[in-house]
Amino acid sequence: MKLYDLPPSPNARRVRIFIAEKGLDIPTVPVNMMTGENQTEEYLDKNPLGMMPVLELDDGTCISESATICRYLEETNPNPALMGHDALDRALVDMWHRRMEFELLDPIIRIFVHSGEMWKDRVTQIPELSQINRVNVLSRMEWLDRELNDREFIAGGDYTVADITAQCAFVMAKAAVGIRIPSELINLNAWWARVSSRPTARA
Ligand SMILES: N[C@@H](CCC(=O)N[C@@H](CS)C(=O)NCC(=O)O)C(=O)O
Repeated sequence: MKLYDLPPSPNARRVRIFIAEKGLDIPTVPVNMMTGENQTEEYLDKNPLGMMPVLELDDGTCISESATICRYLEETNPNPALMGHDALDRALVDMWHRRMEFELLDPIIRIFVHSGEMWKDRVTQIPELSQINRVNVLSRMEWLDRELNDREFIAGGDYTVADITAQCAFVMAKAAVGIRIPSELINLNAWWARVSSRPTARA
């Protein structure tokens, strides 16, 4: 098994952290999108969208979509559970995971894509989209701060894939678009201290 990886990517990072939390040893193969390694015929056979990450199984089956890779690894390596313990718990983790993808990670990626220098020749940049998403991300941080008033982690008392996706979103927010968690958001900052000090946080 191997993971086709893009080291700075938040999507690849969330799978790497998930793998580290599971204690698995899966070799990574870095793919350089700047030199078009993800657009070769060989890579497009693995993922026709030319995106990372991709998990290639020993029989050659390729799984893309970060959340789907995590789901596969959860089912093949149930301990420690990172996606819930029973039907209700799994549903709640899934709800929070989707919220972290759609309400936080995606808007942060949109800010980067619609304002970042490296995207200028790759996409049609719409600066207003970047600005609108910046406002939205700030309001989502305030919402999360309220949610975290009475619990340690995003989906409840346990660290889950929802935390992993949120922490990767915040790593990207800071590194790529200069958004930091405002200091007055005490609960969100306390959560950030908890997740970013885990031994797997730099996977
Ligand atoms: N929905 C996919 C998105 C994957 C994705 O957007 N990957 C980006 C890096 S974060 C990528 O490989 N981009 C290459 C490109 O745009 O050429 C997932 O969750 O894995």
